[in-house]
Amino acid sequence: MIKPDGVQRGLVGEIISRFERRGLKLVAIKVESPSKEHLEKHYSDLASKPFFPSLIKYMTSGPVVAMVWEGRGAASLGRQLLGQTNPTASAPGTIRGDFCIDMGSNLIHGSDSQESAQKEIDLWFPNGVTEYQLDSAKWVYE
Ligand code: RTP
Repeated sequence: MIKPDGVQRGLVGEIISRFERRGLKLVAIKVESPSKEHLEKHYSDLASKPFFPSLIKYMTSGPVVAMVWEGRGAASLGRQLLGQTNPTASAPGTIRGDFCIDMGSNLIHGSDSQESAQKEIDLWFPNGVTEYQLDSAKWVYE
């Protein structure tokens, strides 16, 4: 998910491009201004953290772009593309390492496992994703 700062800074195309170029397949995408309740559900595992209220405020400060990317090892690959939670610890070449500085404005969220990805897909795309054949796959995978 591209967070509100990513949308406002005009980085949607740049971020999508990095996922596409890596060989992942886009199977769902939407621009949305999610409610506080929706985001509290999305980040429910962080509800007890001291930064939770500021996280929810940040995440409701503007529209986000929710996406589902498919591919072999997509969750861990996606996290590699993102970099570390703290952008100052993120390597150059990662999205956070190239484009941001603060943890509270770190541009993008990525599911941290296949299981959490499935939960998040159910929350953000209750009608499911689009299944299709990506012809370039035969050039991406052995
Ligand atoms: P995300 O869920 O957004 O992909 O980030 P993440 O897994 O890398 O990090 P997580 O621990 O799940 O935290 C979610 C988001 O909360 C903000 N955060 N602030 N001030 C703090 O100590 C702090 N820690 C986390 C970040 O925006 C982080 O991405």
